[in-house]
Amino acid sequence: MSSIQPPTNGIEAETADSTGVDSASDASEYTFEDVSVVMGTYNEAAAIGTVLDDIEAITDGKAEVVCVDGSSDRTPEIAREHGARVIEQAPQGYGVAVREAILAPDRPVVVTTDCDDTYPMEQLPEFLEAINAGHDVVSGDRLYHGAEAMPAFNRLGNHLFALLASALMGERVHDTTTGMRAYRREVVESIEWTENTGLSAELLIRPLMRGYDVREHPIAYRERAGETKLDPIEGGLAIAKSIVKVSLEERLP
Ligand SMILES: Nc1nc2c(ncn2[C@@H]2O[C@H](COP(=O)(O)OP(=O)(O)O)[C@@H](O)[C@H]2O)c(=O)[nH]1
Ligand SMILES: [Mg+2]
Repeated sequence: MSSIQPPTNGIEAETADSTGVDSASDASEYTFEDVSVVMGTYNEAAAIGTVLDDIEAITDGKAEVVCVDGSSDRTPEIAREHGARVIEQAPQGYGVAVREAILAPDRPVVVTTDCDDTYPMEQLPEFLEAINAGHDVVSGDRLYHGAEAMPAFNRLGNHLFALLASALMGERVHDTTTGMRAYRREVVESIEWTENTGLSAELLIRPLMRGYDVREHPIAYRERAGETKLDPIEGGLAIAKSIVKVSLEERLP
């Protein structure tokens, strides 16, 4: 179990208001004013407006949004028009962008997503509720509901990554490469992150193997708006390598 404690006195999920955890009936719980939603953005003009509108609507404009952007299209302008904080960074891959994005905010809860309209921002309240229930990491599990919108090759790959990681860790996980997770900020700050394409798997494996309270949470997954930035073969090999490397590193004394 983690040494990290809930905000004050360990409020359980059942006490949360099911109509919206940001109603702040109990000041000891995190609300969306304590949440930063962060993402790497690379030529996502087709999706970013919808993604940021969804976050604004679901969180009543209370969550901060941070985009680490390497785009050559209108993505950063659209992000700024929506009130997001934009950090410019030359494109160097998924993990380089997301590492900067998770370390930039100073709010106590950090939520990652992709900027491609695949992830259900309407489930953000469930993620916050799970953090308020005491979990350190809440990981969106796309495969639980079947992930029909995912290309079949990627779906097979993701099942195999989960089996590989589970075998190496000795603990069953179901979706190691999901882009949607919530973290207590202490978790992301207390670990040194080394992976690029494999960062998403690393962000699940290292906390889990260090004894943090990590929970997978089923999520819906939609078809992507715009083009993927990840080559399935090259990216898949990089992810498999990261899973093996990170799991073995965490096993070493
Ligand atoms: N800033 C930045 N963002 C990136 C880079 N590569 C990918 N991204 C973003 O990271 C997220 C995940 O990439 P995506 O193409 O959705 O990967 P997929 O979900 O595996 O298809 C998206 O929001 C991309 O725009 C990069 O080199 N720089
Ligand atoms: Mg994506």
